[in-house]
Amino acid sequence: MALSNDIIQQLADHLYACEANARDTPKITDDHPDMDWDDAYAVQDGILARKLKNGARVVGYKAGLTSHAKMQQMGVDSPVFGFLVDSGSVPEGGTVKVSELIHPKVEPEIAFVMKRALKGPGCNIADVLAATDFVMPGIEVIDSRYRDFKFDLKSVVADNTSAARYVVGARALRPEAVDMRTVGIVLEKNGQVVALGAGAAVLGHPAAAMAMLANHLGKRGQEIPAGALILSGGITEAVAVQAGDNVCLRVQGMGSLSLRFA
Ligand code: OOG
Ligand code: MG
Repeated sequence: MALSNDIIQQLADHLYACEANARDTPKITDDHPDMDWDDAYAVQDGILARKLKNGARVVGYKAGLTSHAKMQQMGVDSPVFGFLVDSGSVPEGGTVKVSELIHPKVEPEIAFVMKRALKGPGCNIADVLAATDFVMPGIEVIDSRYRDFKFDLKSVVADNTSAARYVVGARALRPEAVDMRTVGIVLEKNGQVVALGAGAAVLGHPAAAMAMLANHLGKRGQEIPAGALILSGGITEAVAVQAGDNVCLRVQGMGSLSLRFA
């Protein structure tokens, strides 16, 4: 750790307040250029502690920056991991209030629900599939607290990887019932196709992102618990949305899922 606990708590307070008040901030490494990975995850943990104190419940995790399209869009070169809380969940066909957010974008993802705990190190795709209960389409609404979505990897980790809202649903399938590499996805905004791709865009196989997450948590003495919901990462680049937009994700063989912005 390069930063003192005081600074870490201050940064957690700051990012927590930015999220609560839908206010942006310059990236935190501008003032703390020596922040290391442990510091960044400690700030993220600090945000989680504040949410739990205010009554939130953890429902799972997310992987981010797992596709080349996303890495290229954000100018970074490796995945990051964050947590999901119940308060971010939006029902299928539900409405997201943009006034509660800074500059939301949507991402098409494959969501996993675990039937058994998964603990790294050493997890691979086969381990992930064996521990998965089912998979289903998911739309993540990200909302970086950083001005103009400009950040480096450590700043985005501290900011819980831009997590804001998510919706999952449509058709849930057993993991062996779908080839997650070739499964096609189409993202529409207001009836127009805005992004399309296949599952393999995520590290060759979305379950590879899950294995990386389990191995990452394992290093910190944690695991993906049974019953957890995980978003495996955007398959395409993220698409900006505004009030009035209607977003629909169609996933081959898994139905469609929609979300409105007001
Ligand atoms: C970081 C979060 C990226 C994904 O699925 O790639 C993410 C960001 O781009 O703000 O959630
Ligand atoms: Mg995402």
